[in-house]
Formats: sequence, C-alpha cells, structure tokens
Amino acid sequence: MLNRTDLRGRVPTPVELRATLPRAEVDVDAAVHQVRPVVEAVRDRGVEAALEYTERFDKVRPSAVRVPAAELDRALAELDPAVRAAVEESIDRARRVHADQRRADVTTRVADGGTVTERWVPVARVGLYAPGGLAVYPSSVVMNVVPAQAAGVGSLVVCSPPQAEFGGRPHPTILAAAALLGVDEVWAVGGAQAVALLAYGGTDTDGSPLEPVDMVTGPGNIYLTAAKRMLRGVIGIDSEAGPTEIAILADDTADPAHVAADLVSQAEHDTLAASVLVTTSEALADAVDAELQRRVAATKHTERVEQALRGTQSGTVLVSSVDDGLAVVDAYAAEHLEIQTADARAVAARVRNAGAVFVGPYAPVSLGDYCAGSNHVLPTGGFARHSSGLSVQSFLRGIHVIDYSAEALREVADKVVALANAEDLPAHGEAVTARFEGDAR
Ligand code: HSO
Ligand code: ZN
Repeated sequence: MLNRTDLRGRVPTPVELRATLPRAEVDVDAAVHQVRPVVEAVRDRGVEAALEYTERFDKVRPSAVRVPAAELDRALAELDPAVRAAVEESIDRARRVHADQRRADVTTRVADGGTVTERWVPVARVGLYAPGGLAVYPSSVVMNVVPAQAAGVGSLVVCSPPQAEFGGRPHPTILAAAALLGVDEVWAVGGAQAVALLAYGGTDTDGSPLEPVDMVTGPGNIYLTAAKRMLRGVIGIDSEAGPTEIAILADDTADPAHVAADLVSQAEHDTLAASVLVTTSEALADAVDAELQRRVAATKHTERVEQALRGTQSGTVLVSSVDDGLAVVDAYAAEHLEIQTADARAVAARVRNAGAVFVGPYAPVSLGDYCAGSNHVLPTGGFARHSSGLSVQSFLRGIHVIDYSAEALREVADKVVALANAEDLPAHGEAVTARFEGDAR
C-alpha cells in the first residue's frame, strides 16, 4: 500500500535523502496575491469590510464581530460532559508542562558594576486563530492558548469563522473551549479578513473597539496562511503550518498493528498528510502493509486516508540499521517522529531533527495531539531542521537590560572608541568620552 524505497546497503547523500520523501507543494505566494485586496479593504474600512467578505466567503453576516459572553457560557453549558472532561484533562496536563517551561531572567556580571540581564517579557496582546469548516479542533485552541497564558500574555482573543448553521457564531465547541480556558474575548471572523482585523483592529457594529493584537498564531487554510505571510511585520506570526506528518522509525520489535494505526491516524487529517515508515525489517514493512489494507477499509475517512497513504509524500523506506534509519529521519525532519525500536529511549535521545519525538510502544502521536501535555503545534515541511513548535517561548521577548556604573563604563571606554573609529562612526565614541570630559585623568 505504501510506496517503497530500498536504501539497504547504500549510503545516500543528504540531497538524495531529502529527495526520497518529497513534501507536498503548497503555493502560498499565489494566494498572497488573492488575499491582498481583502487585507487592504479591512485595513482601510475595518469591520464593515470584514463583514462584507464574511458574507461572501462564509455565507453569513454576524450581528457583531465580538461574541457576547452569554454565548460562551451557553456553549459551555451545552458541551457534552465527556468532551468537557477530556478538554479539561488536556488543558490541565498542557498547563503543567508549559508552566515548567517558562525561562527565568538571567543576569550576567560582565565587569565590576556592569551587568546585562535578559528579561523575558510576554507579548501584550495575542490573537489565536481556530479554523471552522471541516477542521473544528478544540484541541488546537488549547494548544495555542495554554502557552500564551503560561507566558503571561495579558490579553487574548480567539478568532474563528462564523457558521451559518450556528446563527453566525463560531462553532460551539470552539466557544466552549475558549470558555474553559478562561478566554472571554472571541471574534466571529475567519480567513484573511480575520488576520487583517486582528492586525489593524476596528470598531464593532455596536461601536465598541476591537483592539489590534501584536501577534497572531494558529492554523488555517492557505488564504489564512497567505494573510499571515503578508502581514508579518505588522504582527508577529507563528511558523506556517503545512500538511501534517508522521514518521515512524521501527525495527522488528515493533507491533505492525500499532505502526499501521498510527500511520492511519495522521493520514486522517488531510489527503496531503504524510505517513512515513522507516524500518530495518522487511517483514515488518510487509506486515504493516497488510494491516493498512485492513484498517484503511474499516476506518471512517477511508478515501482521505487512502489518498494520503498512496501519495508520493508517504512511503516506506528500508534501511540496513537503526543508525541509517536515524540518518533518514534526521534528513526528513518530521513534524512527529515515533521511535518503535528496541531500546527506544536511547535511540530517541540521538534524534536531531523532529518537531516532537514519541518514545516506545505507548506514546502514539494522537496522545500528543490531545492529552500528553506537550504542544501539538509543531514545525512541518522540514522546518524541524531549524524551528521548534509553539511554546511558552513563542510568546516571550528576551529584552537585554544594560546597567553599567561610571567606573564600569570608564574601564571599557577606549575599546568603544577604538571600534567606533574603526567603523568611521566617531560620534559613537564621543558619546562615551563626553561623560568623562571634566575628569582629571
Ligand atoms: N496532528 C495535528 C493536530 C491535531 N490532531 C488536532 C488532532 N487534532 C497536527 O499536529
Ligand atoms: Zn492529529
């Protein structure tokens, strides 16, 4: 069922390794062209323009952008109790993990009387986007809001497109998740118009202000991504989310039923999702293929899963050793990487490139999607080679605070002057010497 590449007995070059598992191509720049008029209209005409585009794209016109507090309470009251308990568990575990990851301020004494402190300061106001339509993921609301709150972001707005079937409000599960997280500001606006309204702010239909944000995070379709790319600079953004990916490094100790189930689980997201098996065992690869046949036929989203698994972005790679397998998964830099080998913990410790690593037989990716406590907003498309997933750190800025006494400045003054002169910027040096001009030296 999966395309198969046999790398056994060969030492592929890094370029060859990357070509082995090509990513699905998504042309965001083309979409930037399309969203430009939307973004400019919202910048110039605010809510009026946002509502016009909402009517055109979402086929509904909400009476106001901001969702009344009573609607959030109602959505929470009507949420299925089992789902509520699950969201609460997810929030609780994520909060525990993220709270521990807040960095402490660090002061370095550079000289007597001279210190530099790195002070971590949260972004003041953040917009968190939750898609509507096919992908209504309360779990993603949790994964975006929790690190922002743990960072100390004081002001949060959740933004999600209005749904005609819910009277022009965002999906009730999104509203309920926001309420459980203690977010009281939710805007019913989606797509490029949402990013623009978040970036520029506006005045709601009842005359109340919709304050602009400093940063926007959260997944969305290509138009949302294009608007984020276009507005980066006006606002901060998280890294662009491409189709989801799972890679599994497995040897003959892995259970083919587990491996197949996990490959199917992420293929369920998207026809462009990538499911990749890297294994030392041809017998395992055969057994996984047989399992996939059975599971794909039986699963709810058969067509989507089948398309994802048969796509060129998915496949099995046979390797001679776990070491070679590590080279393959490092070159690929998967969003999610499972290690299902003997001594999985030791193998996992050697991984260099992955958004998140799942160790051994009882850490499936779907645990991380919902309830591990880890974040599920992770780098895709090979970005794991240079970027991390969403974290507390994403919402903090490290401000260097420079504090020098007269003596500490005097001690280094001639070095500043020398560098200033070397760069032909003598006024830089004079700004230091001016402080000591009256001194008897
Ligand atoms: N696996 C997705 C996240 C998700 N899964 C949301 C289920 N709901 C990308 O990491
Ligand atoms: Zn998932």
